[in-house]
Amino acid sequence: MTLADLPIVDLGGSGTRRAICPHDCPDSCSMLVTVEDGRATGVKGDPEHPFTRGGLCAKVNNYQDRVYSPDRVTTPLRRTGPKGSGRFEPVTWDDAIAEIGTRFRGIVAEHGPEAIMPVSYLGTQGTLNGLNVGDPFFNKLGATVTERTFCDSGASTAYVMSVGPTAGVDPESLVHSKYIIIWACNMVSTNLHLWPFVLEAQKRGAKVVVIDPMRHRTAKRADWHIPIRPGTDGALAMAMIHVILTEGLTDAEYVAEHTVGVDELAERVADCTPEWASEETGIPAEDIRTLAREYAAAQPSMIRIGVAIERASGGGQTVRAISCLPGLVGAWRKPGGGLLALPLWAFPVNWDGLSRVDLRPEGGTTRVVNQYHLGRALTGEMGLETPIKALMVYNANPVIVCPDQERLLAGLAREDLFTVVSEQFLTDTALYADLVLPATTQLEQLDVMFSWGHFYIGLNQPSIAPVGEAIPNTELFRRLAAAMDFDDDCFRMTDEEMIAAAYDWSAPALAGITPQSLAEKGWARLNLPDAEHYAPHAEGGFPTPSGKHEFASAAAAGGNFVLPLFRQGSNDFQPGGTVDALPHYIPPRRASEAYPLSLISPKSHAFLNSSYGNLGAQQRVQGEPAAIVHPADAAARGIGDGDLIRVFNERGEFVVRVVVSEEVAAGVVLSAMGGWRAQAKGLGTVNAVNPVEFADLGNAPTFSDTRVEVAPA
Ligand SMILES: Nc1nc2c(c(=O)[nH]1)N[C@H]1C(S)=C(S)[C@@H](COP(=O)(O)OP(=O)(O)OC[C@H]3O[C@@H](n4cnc5c(=O)[nH]c(N)nc54)[C@H](O)[C@@H]3O)O[C@H]1N2
Ligand SMILES: Nc1nc2c(c(=O)[nH]1)N[C@H]1C(S)=C(S)[C@@H](COP(=O)(O)OP(=O)(O)OC[C@H]3O[C@@H](n4cnc5c(=O)[nH]c(N)nc54)[C@H](O)[C@@H]3O)O[C@H]1N2
Ligand SMILES: [Mo]
Repeated sequence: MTLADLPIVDLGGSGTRRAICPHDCPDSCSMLVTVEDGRATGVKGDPEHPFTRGGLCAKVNNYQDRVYSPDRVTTPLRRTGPKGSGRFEPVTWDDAIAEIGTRFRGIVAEHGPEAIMPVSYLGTQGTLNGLNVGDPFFNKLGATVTERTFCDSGASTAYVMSVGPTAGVDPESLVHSKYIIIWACNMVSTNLHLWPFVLEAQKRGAKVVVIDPMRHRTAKRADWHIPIRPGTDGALAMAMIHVILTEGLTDAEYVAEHTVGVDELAERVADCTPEWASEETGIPAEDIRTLAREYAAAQPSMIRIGVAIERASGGGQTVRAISCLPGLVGAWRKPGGGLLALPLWAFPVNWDGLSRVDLRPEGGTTRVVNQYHLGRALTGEMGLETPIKALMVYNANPVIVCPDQERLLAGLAREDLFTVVSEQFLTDTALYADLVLPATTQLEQLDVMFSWGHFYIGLNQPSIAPVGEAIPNTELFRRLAAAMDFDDDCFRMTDEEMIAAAYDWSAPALAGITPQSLAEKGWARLNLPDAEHYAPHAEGGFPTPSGKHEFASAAAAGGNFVLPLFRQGSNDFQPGGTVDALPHYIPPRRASEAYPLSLISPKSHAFLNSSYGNLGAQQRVQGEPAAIVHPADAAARGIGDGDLIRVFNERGEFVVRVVVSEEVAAGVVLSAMGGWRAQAKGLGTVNAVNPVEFADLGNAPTFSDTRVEVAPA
């Protein structure tokens, strides 16, 4: 494919352009952009897109205000004050790139390439500009491999152990479900465009159940909200299995033909009675029985798991246990039945080509550092043989999204650390940069967009010229590669050439779809049966070693693993360790006298992770940073609604306004993540208290497994 192959958009003109929302969200909405004389004046959802259905969310419906915000970084900036002070002066791109080249070469010469570490995640999830955009550069350099298990790594490991890398059910098929369990997912806030499909099912008679410690927007709309103690979902799932097996509620034929390990599983759950699970979860035993019976009887039944499920000490085994349920009851038989986790597997992305592990220097001793340990890595607690001397941050805001915030800030303040941040805004992380590089927004760049929440691929063509001197991440890494004299072809590819290489365009899923056809309509449904008829595992056919739904997992028997997707494409350096082939229950951290409360920090309704945390319209919807505390816990501590409170533990503290409400269970504190330090009363945010320990599988975080105390501030 050449440049000429895609229609050229007149970036100075007027009209309606097409874009795809770039954010790390399952919905990947199709947007129509109004452009007047080269300036974007509004965005709206594409009414023809079957998933977007004409609506955008509170985060993105004024996207043009993000694009033209007076706070955008529009030129490269060099630090002029102390780290964190936010004092910068503009410099030219040539100077900035030359400086990075000189500093990187110097560090490589003195300490070796491992002293340089990329820090990145999903500021955009574009196939070109997103997760893997820097991987070829840093693999070629032989830099420290960055492990980014921010999201769903633990759940994905557990899911793959159970059913293999299958796209699973079509989210649109939820309209056919008779019973929908929304398990640790605040869909109305975080996956808004799936909600109409749930509503439609509800209208057709389906029962909607929400399992969540918080009575949130989604729980309020459900037929049944089951409050649960954070981190104890594994006990609930094990007890559901127990009820289904002991009461003979299985689809015996499906189990016999398409699953492995049911006898071992039965033995495993023999003692997992509803009474036992009730002690763990706080859910009445009779409710657990009712849930299991209803779920088994109402076919097709569906479980939609959210990411919070993986975020406790036993989060991986929890997903393993939940994954058994649809196999036991034969939910996979019909459209609308099964387990909805990650439709991403349906997209024939050329991940190896995006990451280029093969570029690593031969004999290189590349090591892995997980970004959740960034604070410990930078301050020396991790005991790295080669210290980290340079950080390159792009698509990420670690100060707000990583745990152990105080230590991370101490690390970033190191005078001998050379930090480069590519950003749209001066985030809490960018404030610590030596150089800030201006990045384009989605309206200014070309990309192909997959989705982890539906089966539509989209082409995002630029609608407007770049604002100021901003450049796309692809161009940034072309310039850096040139500065380092990397001459492999991949570093010279245009964005159009990268699109051609990023997918297997001849794969059956893309039959009839080309970049050119996408340019015309903006998006296309993957070439899969429609939702009415899509039941990929009606006859088994799971992509597991046995081809069956594995209650006893062969992959688990091989030990813990992190999918290459989450670690620069690399399959080496796996965490390993033994993993039980059968699901089992690992309880959350227990309360201590000093820290008796359980803190959870899910997503904010109006922010997208930390993105939009600085923008007025979204701040107004979100309101002041807050923590929700149950009336009993508040009264016991002399805390009144609206007071300022300290939330603290041995790692750190943050100060927020309290909302006293029965929407959380007694013993639970909820404070949404995403607000910036500038709005936080004590400068710390919720990640000041979150732990760096991993969950049991996939090096997932344990944000739902934090013990704290609260007190009037
Ligand atoms: N508005 C908005 N939408 C977003 C995002 C955002 O920041 N804001 N972020 C996007 C991203 S990156 C992701 S990964 C998705 C995530 O979206 P979700 O899957 O919805 O994940 P979370 O918001 O982290 O948590 C969901 C729910 O889990 C509950 N929860 C916490 N701990 C537990 C537990 O131990 N057990 C149970 N049963 N429930 C628990 C929380 O109360 C919360 O209601 O949303 C995406 N969409
Ligand atoms: N306590 C707690 N912490 C969490 C979570 C939680 O539930 N609780 N959730 C975790 C999860 S699920 C996730 S996914 C992570 C998210 O972690 P991140 O992916 O780091 O999310 P953001 O905070 O949105 O930061 C992305 C940054 O990228 C920038 N950006 C956007 N587009 C571009 C671009 O094209 N180029 C460049 N160079 N920059 C760009 C944005 O301005 C933004 O500052 O957070 C994790 N952290
Ligand atoms: Mo995420």
